[in-house]
Amino acid sequence: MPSDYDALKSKLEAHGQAHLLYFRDRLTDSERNSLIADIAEINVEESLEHFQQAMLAESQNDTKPLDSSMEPVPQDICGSASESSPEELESLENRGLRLMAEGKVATLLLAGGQGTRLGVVYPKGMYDIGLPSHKSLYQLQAERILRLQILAEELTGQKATIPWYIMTSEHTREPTIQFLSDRNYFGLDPMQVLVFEQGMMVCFSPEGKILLETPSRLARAPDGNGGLFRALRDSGIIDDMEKRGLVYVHVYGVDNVLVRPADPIFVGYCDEKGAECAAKVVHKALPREAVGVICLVDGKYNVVEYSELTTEKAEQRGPDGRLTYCLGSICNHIFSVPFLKRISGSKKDGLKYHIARKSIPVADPDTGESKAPSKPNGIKIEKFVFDAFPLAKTFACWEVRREDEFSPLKNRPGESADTPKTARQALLSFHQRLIAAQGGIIVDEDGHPISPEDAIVEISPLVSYRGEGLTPLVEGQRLRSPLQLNPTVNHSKKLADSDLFLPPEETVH
Ligand code: UD2
Repeated sequence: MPSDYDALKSKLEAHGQAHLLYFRDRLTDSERNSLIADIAEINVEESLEHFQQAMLAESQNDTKPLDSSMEPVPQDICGSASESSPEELESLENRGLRLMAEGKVATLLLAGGQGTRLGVVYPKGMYDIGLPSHKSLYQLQAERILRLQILAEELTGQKATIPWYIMTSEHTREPTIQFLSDRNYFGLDPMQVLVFEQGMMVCFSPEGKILLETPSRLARAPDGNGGLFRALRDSGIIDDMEKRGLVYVHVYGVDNVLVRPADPIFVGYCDEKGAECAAKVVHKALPREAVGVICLVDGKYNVVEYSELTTEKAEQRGPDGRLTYCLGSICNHIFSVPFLKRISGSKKDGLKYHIARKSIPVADPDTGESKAPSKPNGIKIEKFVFDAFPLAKTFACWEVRREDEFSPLKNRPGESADTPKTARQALLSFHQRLIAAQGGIIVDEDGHPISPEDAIVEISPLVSYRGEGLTPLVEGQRLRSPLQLNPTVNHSKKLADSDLFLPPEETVH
């Protein structure tokens, strides 16, 4: 018996983890070596410490809920798109676009999640929600970045490059790289697309035993989107950001079909406020909506995640009947590069782990076969990206209209909310409203105006980012649904129906 093995066994026994060697006698030599290597890769003591701290924090929250330390944020740190005049929005937008032309703005996609609720085995960004164009979420985002670069150049005369950092995990890295490179990065310069990988964390039983996914491999999951800070350091991305002279990084979740990567209005607002951190928010639709709420906790800016918000706080209302905690965080944040540098600079970023009870595939003790039970059997511990907010010296909030900017794809087709269908409808409806606002009339095959709900209108992000530039194209025009507005048309003249009509490849319901 190798002494390495004996040392490992006693170490595991000392930490109550000897079960990790349960299948040992049934393994081939190479499987045994790979198990030993897998265990050697983790710091057992530290992992258990994180688990225990996360469990303790959860039980303390049960006895002394966060409630007693929560307060709404002061009004003066909150700006609002709907309460700003068109001139104010334009001025913020120009400020953001100028920063882009100066090479000071990047956008960073959080794409390390496993997308279990959607039930696909590939990264969520590759999902086709059934738009007439069949563009994936990744493509929509890449084209929005391309469009912004054009807008920044049009405003300043300077060529703009907006780096697109993509944080992936063990599961999403390879397919994401393959997907983007097979499609030529959707027109972006490959040098501006930087894919990096976040860390993984072992999974536990409720009793704190590390789980085995197979007889020779530990069960692991990505360490949460708050793993960003460690990944920035470990991958050297933070150095790349500094080298490029970036000042702001817009960080966002992969699944919001209406997301505006590097939104210049939001960047401009953050810059105007001199904020190190900023959060884009929407008014919560329902008290129990699955979004975090922006608030103060013990006097510091914070987000209380939906899974940790008590019903009492979720439903609390002020004298005007509005939810007291109404600012829903939509996983859409800006961080200044000095702030990212500060948080990712030290080995311990100071972010706590949170508990998520999940169904985790584990090795069956009799057969060794890996099976995921239908109910949660284990615990993943993860960091949340917004847990960095309390560490910011300055913070700002920018509120936007939900119907214009937030429709996440979370669940499988057929579920009641946040499905491919709701995401598709949200995008088509947003585009229909943009056309209507610029005086375009959507008509059916016989030329009769049709109701907004029946209109199928998709505007390529390469034509317009948020409605700009549409007036000369659509004002006073009768435009036939289904309509795809693509950049191949001549923008210098008004469009005829025939320019705009492109039949969808399949019926969109
Ligand atoms: C997230 C927010 C929630 C709300 C909601 C809106 C967090 C912790 N929660 O909840 O407050 O804004 O979105 O839709 O941000 N991800 C990684 N690595 C991981 C885990 C997740 O990159 O280890 C990414 C994931 O790919 C996605 C984003 O982080 O782009 C949010 O993850 P999620 O969809 O699991 O979060 P959700 O819906 O619980």
